[in-house]
Amino acid sequence: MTNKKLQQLEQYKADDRNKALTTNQGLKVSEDEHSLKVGSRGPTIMEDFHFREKMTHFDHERIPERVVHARGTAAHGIFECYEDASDITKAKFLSEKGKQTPVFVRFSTVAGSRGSSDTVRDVRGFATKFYTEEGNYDLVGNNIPVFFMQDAIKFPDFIHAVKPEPHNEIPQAQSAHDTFWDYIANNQESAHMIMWHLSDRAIPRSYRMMEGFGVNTFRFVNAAGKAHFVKFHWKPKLGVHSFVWDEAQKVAGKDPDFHRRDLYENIEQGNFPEFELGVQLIPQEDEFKFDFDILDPTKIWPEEEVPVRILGKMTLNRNVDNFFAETEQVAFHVGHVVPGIDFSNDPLLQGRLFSYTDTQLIRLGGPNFHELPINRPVCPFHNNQRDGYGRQTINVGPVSYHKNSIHQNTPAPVPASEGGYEHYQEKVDGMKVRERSKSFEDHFSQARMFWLSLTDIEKEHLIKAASFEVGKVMRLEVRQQVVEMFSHIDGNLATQLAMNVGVQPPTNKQHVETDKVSPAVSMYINPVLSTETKKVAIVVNETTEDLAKIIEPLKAEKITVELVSDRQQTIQGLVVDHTMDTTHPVLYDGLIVAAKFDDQKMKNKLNEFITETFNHYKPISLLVAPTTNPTVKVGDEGVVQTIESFIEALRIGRHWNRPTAIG
Ligand code: HDE
Repeated sequence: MTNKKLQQLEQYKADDRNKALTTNQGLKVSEDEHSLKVGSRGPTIMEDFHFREKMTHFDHERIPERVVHARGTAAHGIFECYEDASDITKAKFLSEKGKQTPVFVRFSTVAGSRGSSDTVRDVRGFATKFYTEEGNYDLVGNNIPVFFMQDAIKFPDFIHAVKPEPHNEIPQAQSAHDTFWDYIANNQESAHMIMWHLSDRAIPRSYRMMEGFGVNTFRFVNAAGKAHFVKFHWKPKLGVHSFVWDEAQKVAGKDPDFHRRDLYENIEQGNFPEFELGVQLIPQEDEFKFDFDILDPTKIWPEEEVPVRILGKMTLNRNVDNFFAETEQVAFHVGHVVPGIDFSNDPLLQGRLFSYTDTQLIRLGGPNFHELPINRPVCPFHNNQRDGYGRQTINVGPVSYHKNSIHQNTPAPVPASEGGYEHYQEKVDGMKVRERSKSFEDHFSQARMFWLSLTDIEKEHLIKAASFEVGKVMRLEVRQQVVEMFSHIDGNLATQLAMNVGVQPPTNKQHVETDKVSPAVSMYINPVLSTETKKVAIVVNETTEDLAKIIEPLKAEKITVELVSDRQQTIQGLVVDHTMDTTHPVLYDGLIVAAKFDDQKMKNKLNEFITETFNHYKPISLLVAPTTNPTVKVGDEGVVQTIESFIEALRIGRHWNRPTAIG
């Protein structure tokens, strides 16, 4: 598994195994357990250069975490172009069927710090670096297609509101607190985004099972200069799947690294995640033909109106070797583009174009972060930039300026016809003003469209999520303002929320007028039904009958299996993966009970496994009837006996029709 980028990274790798221990100067070290002292009980002396070097390096090991998206994980992969897309863009990586381009993808949460839990309610970052022959192209997206604001100048305010409150730094990685909801109620351009944030999209089951969106409106330009406005999409082959909220919260405690581990383990096991890249296109001349402004990042382009054209597929097939060197030091920037990809005047995008380089300067300590191995393009790069902290390139020769005669005016600009980047020539004319376009004024139509497009289960989850979030807000007046805001989206939604969080029903009785729907926004209307890579726990012990007969059909369906027992032991030649204490039912997509226990504590534990799985609507196979769980029985939806019917139940995923479930 290699590609041009991975080959390039090889030269920077160091394998310390079986090597002599040295200082950073290459001096062999004879002793590494004791500092140099005056007598064995005496003070350490300054002369101890080995101690000083070791300690100094350690003292400086940390760099600032990302101001947003601090918590993340990444993988290498390959992008393969499905078709020649030169009718719409001159980008070379999209120009030829079968053409392969190395990629590096970092998934993240937004609000939490580096050590926060993976499964919190949050937007997920989905940033992709394409190492193309024409330079690095970064598609810095999220798993939700719209954003909280229309103008980048509001980003610092919003992030201050969602981050832990400054007086006590509580809560970590949560939006369920006063300042977040106070911001939302008082900045109602966030109405559409907040609906997505309260939906199950904000608690994905896996990074492998979520969509990605470029959010902002970009431009595609072909060789003839013809332009289209474009929105980018990533569509996961495994479909879009989520946790239920009670489960997500418990996973955050039982395995804070859940998403990181899920991605890492699946890549190690050869279950390579795949995402198709798609684009929605609007010809330059159709800019004003829609009932929303296509530059407004709080609006989607409904897929039913502007279909997604699929251009290629990305496969993530290799984990990083070193988290810090690769995942932490990778620097994405929406401004890293290649010929054929350009920007629009989307005011959020325009502000982002400033922020990403600026933030790397402090995070990575200066202007040479492009020289870090993970950030280097795989094509040559030459210019007259010089020096700065950590400079590694040894530029030879006397010239570092343009124009020059000494080096015959090189490095030389390249005409657009030969691959030089040329900005799309758009006529712009206007007064300098600090204001928002009138065409950005409607904040509620698409929020309502989202609501009307959901299935009943999704609506139920959204109301529960809103009640949880707003219910955590201490100030009743903030709760009231939020209810008032929701009344513009849907009266019933707002009234129900008011009732659940103990405030007055909204005074406004008139929701925004639209009955438009876009079924593509629902996760459940067209689900991908699959068992592939879903993870199942089989509870086993010495009473278990013919384990191979249980496991084989599951493996044939590409289901990941873990054996769980009362203690670490070997059953029928197989080492169990976990005890019922070292794992938990929330960490699996389904449960198979293939053991009986005599011990009362173990019976209770098994009972907890069954009940939790049931409460989260996941399939259960009771190969052995439990003696202690009267509430869950074969015949309940998704509760089955045989392995064959379990596989079918797992393919469906969640079984919502369980009136006694409490999740
Ligand atoms: Fe970002 N964003 N962002 N953002 N963003 C950063 O850059 C910013 C926005 C996104 O895995 C920062 O290198 C502004 C939208 C991802 O390394 C920073 C605005 C979308 C990542 C920054 C936005 C994103 C970032 C912090 C409003 C989806 C993680 C660290 C105008 C399309 C990339 C860094 C990674 C990271 C600024 C809005 C996605 C501060 C000012 C919209 C996936 O530069």
